[in-house]
Amino acid sequence: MTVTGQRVLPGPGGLCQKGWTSAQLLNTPGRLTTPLIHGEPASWDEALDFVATKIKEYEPDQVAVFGGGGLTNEKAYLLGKFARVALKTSQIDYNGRFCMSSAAAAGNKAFGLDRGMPFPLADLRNADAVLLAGSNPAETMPPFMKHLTNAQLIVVDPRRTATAEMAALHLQPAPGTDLALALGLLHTAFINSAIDKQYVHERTTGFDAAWRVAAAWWPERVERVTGVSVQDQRAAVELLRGNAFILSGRGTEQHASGTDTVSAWINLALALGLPGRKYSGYGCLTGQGNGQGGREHGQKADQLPGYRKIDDPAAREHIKQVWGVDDLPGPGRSAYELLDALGQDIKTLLVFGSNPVVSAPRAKHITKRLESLDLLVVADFVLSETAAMADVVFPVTQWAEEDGTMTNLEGRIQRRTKALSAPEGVRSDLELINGLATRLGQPEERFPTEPEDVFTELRRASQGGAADYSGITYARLETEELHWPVPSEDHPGTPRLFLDRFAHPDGKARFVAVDHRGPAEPPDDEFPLYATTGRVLQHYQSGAQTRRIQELNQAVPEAFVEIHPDTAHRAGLEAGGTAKVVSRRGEMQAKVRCVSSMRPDVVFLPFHFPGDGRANVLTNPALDPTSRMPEFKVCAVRLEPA
Ligand SMILES: Nc1nc2c(c(=O)[nH]1)N[C@H]1C(S)=C(S)[C@@H](COP(=O)(O)OP(=O)(O)OC[C@H]3O[C@@H](n4cnc5c(=O)[nH]c(N)nc54)[C@H](O)[C@@H]3O)O[C@H]1N2
Ligand SMILES: Nc1nc2c(c(=O)[nH]1)N[C@H]1C(S)=C(S)[C@@H](COP(=O)(O)OP(=O)(O)OC[C@H]3O[C@@H](n4cnc5c(=O)[nH]c(N)nc54)[C@H](O)[C@@H]3O)O[C@H]1N2
Ligand SMILES: [Mo]
Repeated sequence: MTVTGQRVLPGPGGLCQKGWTSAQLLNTPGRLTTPLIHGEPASWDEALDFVATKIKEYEPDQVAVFGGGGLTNEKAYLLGKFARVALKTSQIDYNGRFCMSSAAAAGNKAFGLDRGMPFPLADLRNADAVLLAGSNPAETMPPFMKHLTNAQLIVVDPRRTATAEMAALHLQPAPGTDLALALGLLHTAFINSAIDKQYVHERTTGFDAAWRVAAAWWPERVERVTGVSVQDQRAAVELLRGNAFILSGRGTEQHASGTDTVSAWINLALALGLPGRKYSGYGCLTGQGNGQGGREHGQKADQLPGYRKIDDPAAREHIKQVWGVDDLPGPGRSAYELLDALGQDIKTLLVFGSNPVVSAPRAKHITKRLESLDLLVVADFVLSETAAMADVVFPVTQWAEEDGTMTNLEGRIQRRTKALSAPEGVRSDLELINGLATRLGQPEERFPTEPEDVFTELRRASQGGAADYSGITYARLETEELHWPVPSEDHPGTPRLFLDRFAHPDGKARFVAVDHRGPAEPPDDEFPLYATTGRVLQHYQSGAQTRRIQELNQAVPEAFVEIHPDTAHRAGLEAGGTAKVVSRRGEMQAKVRCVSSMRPDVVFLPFHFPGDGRANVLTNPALDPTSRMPEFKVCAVRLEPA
């Protein structure tokens, strides 16, 4: 249902607005059809020569690459190879670091393996209850809602969202307090004898240490910290008895304590005996078109294809052999740290599939960093805010114009089939990578331009890794539903992981002892409100695509701020007026929407808008120590009339 082109699933309410308007984007007036050098049209050869010549002036680690979770598996794979083999740089990361990295880190810790959902989506229909922690799928994944019609829904969100409206129980914690809430629910489950002791004994380790922390989170203390009543905590635990799923979204994950917060939710799921059982479990709701596949094939700073670790000697040997090289760079920096180093020790940046001017935290600062580069290169099909700053822009094909594969939230590999030919002047990302790599002295055949050839190599590279695609072929995907790992061509794939054992060597899942620490920037006298950010139905991400579609832009044309009417009144603001929203890092303007279901201490801002309406000017780049995820979901602000 996403504009970047996942195959559209029809839901009970049909497609979301973005789905049925996405075809319009294919011939949007802003479609790029010629390379640009300093804003002037140039030929492909001129632009490729210009970039390659410039890159040769620098040391490998002065050149960086920023990828995207919307790229196909083939693109993500070839981009990672391009960085490590052609550029020989360690400096590559991607926007998925801003997306699912905390859930991935916590999943790896608990289960020894991260696949967003280790079970088929259809299993949700057989559950008695589903708890959604910080996810608003009614707006962000409408087709998914059809899987939630049978279960009792528990929604954990500081806002009363469209999803919360449908819930049997809505818990409305203050932003950044989910960890305390999850500890509290574990506490209540223990007191009310909802713990599955046999499962905990047989299938897990570490319960005692996790419980020692949760023991201090008695219900009244949790109510004081989170605002969720003792009664609602009990009601949530009662609903979770039986077949139940706990699913996390960006609301609970995009915090400086996001990994620990997801660990706390997984601890609760383990204590209730859910993961690795049919019709129960923990999962993370994926974001971008290829949010799952994008994190498996090596565009992440610490990763090699097949979901291998770049600092694992055996993984390095395997990949060196597949790539036919003697050496590989080590781990690089995470997304925010990489962007923050631009113009410092990084002089050149190549961007594929992201618009960080709008979507990166502390965006004014990051924009200055982008300005300070010697060379910024952007591949896109529209002139995004980041492309508009670039020295060189390459016009590339988009979803309906190319072949490839994407991996969905349940780890199922799907074919993307070319339906249209691209406008003249446009080339694919794979051709662009090949054009640069060969100019940097690489042999032609090392950087194939046919997606199926790239996939064939990806299969070998992933063989024996956690995300093993070696048994998958394009031909099989025509007729079969394949969930990784698929270790051989006669293997049927793995829709349900963990039924017999988890992926740690002892086969057991691990409780991780974590404690609440609260947001990195709590409100104070000067900045008394929590600001949180997120999405609306009509816009996609940085809005580079959806703001160009008239219908969507008319529905939600500009930035707005959701405020409780009393809070608006105290700040001297009226519904429909314009607020200035100020944080320690900058200020932006937003149309006031008074919403009586808002907590009086919270304001909400969508991050889809550029210019004066750019919410990321406000956000705090405090990073999670494990996942390096920035704290998009909470910073301290004050409101003033504009
Ligand atoms: N329409 C639309 N759909 C999209 C996208 C889009 O941009 N637009 N983007 C796609 C992508 S890449 C992603 S990652 C997904 C994201 O999908 P979601 O995770 O559903 O999206 P968000 O709106 O970022 O956050 C979800 C909710 O978290 C709540 N929240 C804020 N702070 C907290 C907190 O501290 N705790 C809790 N529990 N909740 C909190 C917000 O109020 C919000 O309703 O959507 C995908 N689908
Ligand atoms: N405040 C705040 N900030 C956030 C978030 C939040 O919740 N709050 N969420 C974060 C999350 S979860 C995400 S995923 C990011 C997303 O934010 P971005 O990383 O900026 O993602 P998009 O807006 O999807 O930008 C993708 C760009 O790449 C182009 N593109 C799409 N597909 C391709 C392709 O195949 N090849 C090439 N070359 N280009 C392509 C598009 O036209 C677009 O310009 O934002 C993050 N920022
Ligand atoms: Mo995302």
